[in-house]
Amino acid sequence: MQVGIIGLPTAGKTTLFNILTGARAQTHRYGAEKKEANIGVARVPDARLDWLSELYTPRKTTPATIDFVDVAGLVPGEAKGAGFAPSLLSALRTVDALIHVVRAFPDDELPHPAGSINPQRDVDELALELTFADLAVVEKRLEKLPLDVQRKRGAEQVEAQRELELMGRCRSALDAGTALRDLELSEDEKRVLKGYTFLSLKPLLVVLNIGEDQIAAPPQVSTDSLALSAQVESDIAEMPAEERPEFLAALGLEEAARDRVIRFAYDSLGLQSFFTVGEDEVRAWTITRGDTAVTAASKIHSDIARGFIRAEVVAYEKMRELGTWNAAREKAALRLEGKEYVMQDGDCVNFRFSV
Ligand SMILES: Nc1nc2c(ncn2[C@@H]2O[C@H](COP(=O)(O)OP(=O)(O)O)[C@@H](O)[C@H]2O)c(=O)[nH]1
Ligand SMILES: [Mg+2]
Repeated sequence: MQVGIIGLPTAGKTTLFNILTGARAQTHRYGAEKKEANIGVARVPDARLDWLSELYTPRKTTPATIDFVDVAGLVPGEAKGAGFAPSLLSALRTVDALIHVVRAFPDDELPHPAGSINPQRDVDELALELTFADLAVVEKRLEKLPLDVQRKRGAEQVEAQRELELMGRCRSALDAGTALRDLELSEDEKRVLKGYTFLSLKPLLVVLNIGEDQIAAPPQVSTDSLALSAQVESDIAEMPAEERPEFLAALGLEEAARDRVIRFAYDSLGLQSFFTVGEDEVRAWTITRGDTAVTAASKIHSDIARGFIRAEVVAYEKMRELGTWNAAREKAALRLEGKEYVMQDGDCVNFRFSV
């Protein structure tokens, strides 16, 4: 799972990236942003994993992780559709989701690239850039597809015809400034679009980077957003762990930005975790909501999916209630599930398989 962090220079992207991953990538105050991307890994905080780890005291505890990529290169105020440098575009194509960091904090000594602080404007402009980038791809495809429809026969022709219609719908939406993620699409259509790595199809989270004075009443934007002060949170992250809660509480915050952003990303992406437990390792694995037991098994190893016999499942709450795996078995809280079982968030699983 890879999430790209984008936004204008000085928005606080690298500061946020450092908070999320614990890296110390260089932020910048003067001069241009460096062009290379920063790449780092964030552990997904999960109190359930902590509890399971205390129960088993395994040799190793492995949390779920999300990769974050802090991509520089967004050029503000250029001709429409030219806002993305080609290197940025190609970096963005491969990520699963986007976080748009929008600057809301004032700082007279640090000019905003557009000359003023206006979060809604920045939100709208980036959304528009994403649709422009996708429109270019759709139009190129629309030049070729009619020819395919003419030349192909049978099932291939039907397929080309369908794609032509779908691309037409995409063009109308994008022309009107609508992101592709807002289209109603069938599963089949989603599969077709997936191959194009459209940017406006990716889940997009807006993070408003606010100043310390704005924490009590953050500015509002029209999209779903999460407000945080990257600078303040970065200072708190530097403190000894035992002092952090007090400072967070003084700011009226329950948990650090790191945890809030990661949880927000996890939820918006429709992700959830299942656990494998044992004395060797207690581990959280990431799956998508709706994934079946055999898909979950494949995350661990393709052999387990191939030789799948059944899944022994204990819901996390049952583990909590009954205390151990064996107690769960005795109290009939352990379920035997087949390949098509739809995994529930927090399932503790032991896969039976043979290869
Ligand atoms: N006052 C204030 N300054 C910030 C905040 N977040 C970042 N900065 C500063 O803004 C500058 C640019 O930050 P950086 O993370 O490099 O932004 P990027 O260009 O989007 O990667 C740095 O000097 C940061 O210290 C914030 O929440 N408040
Ligand atoms: Mg940066």
